[in-house]
Amino acid sequence: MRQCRHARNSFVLKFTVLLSTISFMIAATARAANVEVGKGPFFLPSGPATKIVTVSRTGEAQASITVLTEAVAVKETGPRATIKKFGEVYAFSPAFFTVHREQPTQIEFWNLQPDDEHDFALVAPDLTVLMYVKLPPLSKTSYIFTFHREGEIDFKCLRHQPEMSGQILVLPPVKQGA
Ligand SMILES: [Cu+2]
Repeated sequence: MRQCRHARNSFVLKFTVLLSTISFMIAATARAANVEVGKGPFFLPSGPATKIVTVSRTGEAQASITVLTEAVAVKETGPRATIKKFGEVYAFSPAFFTVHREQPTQIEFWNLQPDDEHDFALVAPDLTVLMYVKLPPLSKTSYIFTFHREGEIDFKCLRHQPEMSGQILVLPPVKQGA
């Protein structure tokens, strides 16, 4: 019996350590840009961030991508055992896609959940948050992105970390006339 309680305590301890590690990681990410999770400030890239990516609300795009917010396990529909163990779980779908450098690309986010706020943070390799915007429940939110640097760039919903994360791979520019 004592051993059982010990095992449970040890699990609780590990879980607490895991939770505080996750909150620390989120806080560290957010601290880089002075962002409070879910509270903002909400902003598009400005200053040095525009050397990596420029973003506008409207404009002409040469490519487009739709990104859904997927409910993997939520309290309304379960599975209950999963939620008990992991809490509610969400994901971006797709969580990985490619764009071309210097090609204006519309990315439209569909928040499919009727009562869950999501957000979108583009995070540079040095953990600087380059932009941070809300993705309100049951709505489409769209921006035109033009990336200026090739390579990988991370994106996250800061409310649902670590699972609601993805990567964009910025490929070389499309050759004209190809
Ligand atoms: Cu989210």
